[in-house]
Amino acid sequence: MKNLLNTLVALLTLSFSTAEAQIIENGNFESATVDPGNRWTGLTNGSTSIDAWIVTSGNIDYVGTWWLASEGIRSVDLNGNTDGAISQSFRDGKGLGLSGAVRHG
Ligand SMILES: [Ca+2]
Ligand SMILES: [Ca+2]
Repeated sequence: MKNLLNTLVALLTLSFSTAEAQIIENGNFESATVDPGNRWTGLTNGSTSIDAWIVTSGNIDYVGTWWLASEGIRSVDLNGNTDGAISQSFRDGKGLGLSGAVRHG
């Protein structure tokens, strides 16, 4: 299960860090006000500890070097101990306001 989730996170990070690099902030989840260290930190609904992101349902694990991140040393497990989701608002190339969410389950 961890491998599957890590693959999903890798794909998400890849998509965020290529075409949408100028639109999505902190798409590789490296910047935060908490340090997950060599394990992980649980973040609950409403948390804005990961810069530019908000946890919008359930909970997530903000993972440090516990597993191999696809980029940098930090990643997210979208199932803390229940299904979770994170989102951020951004503007597309035409200045339109959009909101994107990444959800598990
Ligand atoms: Ca990362
Ligand atoms: Ca978990």
